[in-house]
Amino acid sequence: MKKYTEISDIDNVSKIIEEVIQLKKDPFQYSALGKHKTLVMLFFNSSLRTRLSTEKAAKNLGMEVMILNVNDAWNLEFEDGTIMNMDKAEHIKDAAQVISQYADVIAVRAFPTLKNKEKDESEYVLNSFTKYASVPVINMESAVAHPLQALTDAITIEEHKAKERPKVVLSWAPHPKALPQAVANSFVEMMQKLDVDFSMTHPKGYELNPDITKGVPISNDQEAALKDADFVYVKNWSSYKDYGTILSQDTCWMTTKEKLGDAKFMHCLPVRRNVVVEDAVLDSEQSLVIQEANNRTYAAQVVLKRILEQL
Ligand code: SN0
Repeated sequence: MKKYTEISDIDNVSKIIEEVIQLKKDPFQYSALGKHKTLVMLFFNSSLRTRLSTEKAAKNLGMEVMILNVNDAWNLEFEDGTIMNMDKAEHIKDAAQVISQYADVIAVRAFPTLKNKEKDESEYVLNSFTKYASVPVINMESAVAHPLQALTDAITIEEHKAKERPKVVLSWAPHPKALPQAVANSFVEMMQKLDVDFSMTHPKGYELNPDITKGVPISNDQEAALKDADFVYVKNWSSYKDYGTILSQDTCWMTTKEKLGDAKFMHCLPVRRNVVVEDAVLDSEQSLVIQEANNRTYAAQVVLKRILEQL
């Protein structure tokens, strides 16, 4: 693997899931692979799981890890040819080349502005790193995608499915803040690559990018959509059409134990308890959120392993 910025960097999803399951049996079996190799993780935004699980994954492979919260560094300029006489102290062109000398792999987290759709969709932060860095780049959630989370979710479904072709439903949830579409986008893309009966449900106006959801059954009736589901994946996102806005806070979209039925509950975390989903679900055996978070380590580890093998 030369990079992992999008799901299409995985050539065969079932093969990589198999590799993860093998890796999980003994996470230290490749602990010599990353010797004298350094992962630099750059955070433009908050992180708990991504930061800790990716560091753990790198260390399981014997790598060194350096972390920079970019907001503590110089304010970066991303536009080409600008006269830098304002607040931006360093150009991404220089920063990415410099970091590449310290790193064998660079991982980046950069959320969208949720204000400028065109700019967000250009993935200017992530793409500037792939353009100017001379080492492989990993996406730790960008403006439009969260491929490490989607790989984690595929692994979790594979581990917990009780039938060959489970029914998986992505269900929108209310939230007090406008959140990115990235997690939902990547989940949809990943589900289209798995042998699952996949559909989604959200209120009107919350349609994701139609290029991503092409062919996916979509219902505005949550109760009907969740019927007989095996896995319910819950996530809030802000409107794509009315870009970055909150159109509804309708509490009736919160996941309750009653709505969940016998399905397993999934969420990428962090989750707003009793807004997105009620305590009774999160604190029950049906919730997979903790196991899902554990799989973040192995998703990151298989990606790092494949990248290290190609260095
Ligand atoms: C991020 C998101 O993309 O939805 C990260 C998820 C892995 N979530 C949030 O920013 C939640 C923030 C909040 O205030 O609840």
